[in-house]
Amino acid sequence: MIKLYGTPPTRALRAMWLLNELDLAHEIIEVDIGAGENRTPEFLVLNPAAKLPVLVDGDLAICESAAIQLYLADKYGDRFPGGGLIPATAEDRARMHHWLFFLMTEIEAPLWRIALHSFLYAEEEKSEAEIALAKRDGRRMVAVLEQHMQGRDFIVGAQATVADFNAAFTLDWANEEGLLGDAPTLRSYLETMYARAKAPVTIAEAMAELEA
Ligand SMILES: N[C@@H](CCC(=O)N[C@@H](CS)C(=O)NCC(=O)O)C(=O)O
Repeated sequence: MIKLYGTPPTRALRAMWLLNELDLAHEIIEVDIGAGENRTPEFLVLNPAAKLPVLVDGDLAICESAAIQLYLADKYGDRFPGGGLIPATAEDRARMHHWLFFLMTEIEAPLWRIALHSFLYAEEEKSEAEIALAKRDGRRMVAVLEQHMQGRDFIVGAQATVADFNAAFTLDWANEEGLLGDAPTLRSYLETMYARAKAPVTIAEAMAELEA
């Protein structure tokens, strides 16, 4: 059975969303970062970067949440009702990759800077100025996606592709950081994506469960 190392609210949610949409049986394995379980010799064999998520399918251990999403769509995409998780033409695949890379490098990168300087770095390493810059950069890139989504239901073409299941998680994160204030189209896209029957929990819901 497929194993997913990582639980909500981590980026494991990106993989979980695809596993749900594809109706794939899987086991979720909790890795306690706080307790250093991502740095054990056993875990470092799976991911030398000591990061979650990791997906194990047979002999394959695959890291990087976007790569996991692409792998699941590539291998099991025919289980998706109507197909098309990976577009049929090279041109549309290029468009999907454009937005996937954009989400991971232009929108997630500032979100990660905010997280590092808000609660992950040691006290003396944290910088309010860095947080302000990352928020500014993030908002600028959110505006680019907001513009792209005018008149569209999905990021590429007329049906959901891997880019949408990456975007929804990434935008949920951006929303948590207050970056969607000037992006009404993205807020309504986010709502539609999380209204899907197979959507995973939101980051806020996962945080609330952890706190309970
Ligand atoms: N680019 C990686 C980032 C993975 C990542 O940073 N995951 C966090 C949890 S969401 C983690 O494992 N952090 C542990 C650490 O950095 O020590 C991906 O998208 O999978």
